Amino acid sequence: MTKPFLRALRGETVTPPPVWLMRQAGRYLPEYRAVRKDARNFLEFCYTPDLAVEVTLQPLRRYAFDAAILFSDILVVPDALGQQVEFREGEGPVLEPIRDAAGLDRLDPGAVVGNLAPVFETLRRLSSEIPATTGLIGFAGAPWTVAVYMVEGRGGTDCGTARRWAYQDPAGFGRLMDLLVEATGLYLVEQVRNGAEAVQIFDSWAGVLSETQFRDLVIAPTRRIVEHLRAEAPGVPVIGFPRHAGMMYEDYVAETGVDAVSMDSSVPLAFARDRLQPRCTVQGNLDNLLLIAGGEALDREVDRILDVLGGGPFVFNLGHGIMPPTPPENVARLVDRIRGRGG
Ligand code: 1CP
Repeated sequence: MTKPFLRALRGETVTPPPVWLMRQAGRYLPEYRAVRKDARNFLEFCYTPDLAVEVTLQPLRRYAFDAAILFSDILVVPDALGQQVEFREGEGPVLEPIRDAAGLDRLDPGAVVGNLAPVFETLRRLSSEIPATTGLIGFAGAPWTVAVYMVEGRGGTDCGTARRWAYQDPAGFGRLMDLLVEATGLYLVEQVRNGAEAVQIFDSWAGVLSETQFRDLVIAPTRRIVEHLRAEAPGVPVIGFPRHAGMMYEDYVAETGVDAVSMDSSVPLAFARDRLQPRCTVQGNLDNLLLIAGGEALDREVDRILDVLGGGPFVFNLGHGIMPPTPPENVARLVDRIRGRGG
């Protein structure tokens, strides 16, 4: 029997729908915090297969999720390209910013696959250890979102430096995007060769762009990566997540060729059902704050999402990652609620 998660990504309506949650391995779980505190730093943690396999499996021991997502981070790609990347406690990622041709000259897209060998080992081990009905998801950041961190040097900005560079020097910024398209394509194909059964492309900063830049910096590069995957890893479903893309979700789906689109919580469900679901599988989009709040408000919103989207190809997820203050029992309540709706 094919895994329910993969059936849904291939366009089947699966009842009840498969469920997994972004950041399902993470700080809301005490067992994650226990492993994390022994690791020297976050990147080292990602590059230690024993630890990465363990924390990937932790949420599966508690909850009947339909998929596991590789434990890693989108910023392993700049690290593997040769940029200096550091995760500081309480501050998040800090990178030595790249803002000109000299900075680009120091990056080597050909080095990515070799430098990320520990990630591929983690995937190989996971593919033999996860339950037979559970899907295994590989992932990467989309070129635009990874470029934001590479240029700004950190997250949480308005992405102004990166957007200005793209407007003022399209050739220079285009070189960075081309390099990331190449590195990301090679990286995702290698993940598939090592056991990933589907891949998700995270474009967390897609929502800050003008229409023109959205087409140039989100749709076009993502489409090139999808085409590379179609050629080198045929049949492997691709999930795109252009967070906060608003009205551009529709063109993103039509023009990138993704098999599924993951939606942030601001996407209206009727729009998702009428404009996106006829073209591809939809994934999402419970507000991650409701998972903290819990109770009947959570139940009501879960039911509403299932009522509107459950009649077509759908994967239940959040609109963005689980946050550290989330009570683990609320995650159990959510999964039970979805399963309880039966099929
Ligand atoms: O110390 C810790 O435990 C740090 C928390 C943490 C975790 C658990 C970070 C730091 N990364 C991760 C893992 C991670 N990151 C996964 C693993 C799999 C899973 O989902 O369970 C994934 C898919 C990511 C992807 C990621 N990293 C994104 C895209 C998705 C999103 O959240 O928008 C982004 C933007 C990052 C960058 C990042 N990694 C970590 C931090 C604090 C940040 C910065 C976030 C920001 O700028 O707001």
